[in-house]
Amino acid sequence: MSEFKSALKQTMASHESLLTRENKPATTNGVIQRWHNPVVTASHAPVHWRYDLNKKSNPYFLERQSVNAAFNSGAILLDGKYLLAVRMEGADRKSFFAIAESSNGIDNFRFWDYPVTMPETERPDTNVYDMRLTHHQDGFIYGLFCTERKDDTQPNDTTAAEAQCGIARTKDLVAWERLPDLITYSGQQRNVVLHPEFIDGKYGLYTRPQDGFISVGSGGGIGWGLSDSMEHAEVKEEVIVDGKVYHTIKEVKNGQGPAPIKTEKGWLHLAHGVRNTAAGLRYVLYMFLTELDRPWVISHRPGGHFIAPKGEERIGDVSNVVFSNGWIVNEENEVFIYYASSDTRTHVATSTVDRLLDYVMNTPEDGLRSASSVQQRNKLIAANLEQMKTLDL
Ligand code: M1P
Repeated sequence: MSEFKSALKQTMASHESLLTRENKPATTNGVIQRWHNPVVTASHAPVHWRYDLNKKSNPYFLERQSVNAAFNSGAILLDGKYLLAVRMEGADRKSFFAIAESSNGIDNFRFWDYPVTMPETERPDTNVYDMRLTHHQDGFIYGLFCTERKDDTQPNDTTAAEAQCGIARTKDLVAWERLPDLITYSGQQRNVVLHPEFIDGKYGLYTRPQDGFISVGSGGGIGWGLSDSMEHAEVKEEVIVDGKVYHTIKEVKNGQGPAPIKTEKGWLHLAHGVRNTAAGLRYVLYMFLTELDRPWVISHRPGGHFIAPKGEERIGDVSNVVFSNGWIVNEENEVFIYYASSDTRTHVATSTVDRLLDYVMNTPEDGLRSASSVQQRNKLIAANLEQMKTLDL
């Protein structure tokens, strides 16, 4: 067998065995079940996206266009399939979206043949990433994502960038209609998410006003605003739903994760919070619940992180980061939380709507002082010491 053919066969076989690998439950804390394997990695990218499979033009079987990472995935359940809109990043640092499909949500994710061809506006995007998928009451599936472009007001700074919210809609995740970017009156926007239901006939948007590209500056916090339409989306006024708070997991910045899940008790939200450390920024996930009729008003805010990077999740291109912009609730009220670690790979954690509500409604709020934390813990310990006398273990 020629060298080309044997390399091709080997690459195809190891790719197939990665794609068909069974996932197994890992640790659980009662709230979430972690799973052993990441559900999507750079190595899940199809072989035909990376190699030229023609022996004549690629006699050495070189990987011509490698993929660096597969992370920060939007998610949706469509026609019984668990679909991820994965942020793929090539070796050239450009991100693009690609749909990976699984029938059970925890393993066997396989990319569709082509990545998403996202139409552009008259102001081309330099980079697009972190799509939030919302199946809106109006019938469309919207993909809201960050569009990044060079900041032309600082022509001599090659790192100066501007982040805004790009908007596209689809019915099938194949054909996308690009709409004009969201207009807000904050300097920059990232982590913008469309609420799934109309609010008084208007579209509700979770925003994240920020002053600079990386730093949120004086702005920040998860914002909320209304737009009359999505064809020309404009939020004239933003209110802060959940702000940054000193000495918490969201001291530096935070951002809404996926679109919230509607429950009998209110809207369940997943978000990320960022704090600074001597080793750089640390991103964790946290949750909160908002009122059913006023999804911008928080009714319950469990203190601390919900998911923090663990083990190998701690390491990657941007270490010590977990980030989520996609989750799925199925007909059995099981919840599949897709979170990425360290800007490198995508994992799943599973739970149920009931467990998440229990977590959100019965976890004490951050008391903002060590003394309150001790008080909260003492209360639990005292009750448990009594309880343990009655337990027949
Ligand atoms: O590198 C960590 C994350 O940083 C940004 O998130 P935020 O705007 O909240 O700081 C995004 O670039 C995100 O994609 C990335 O995972």
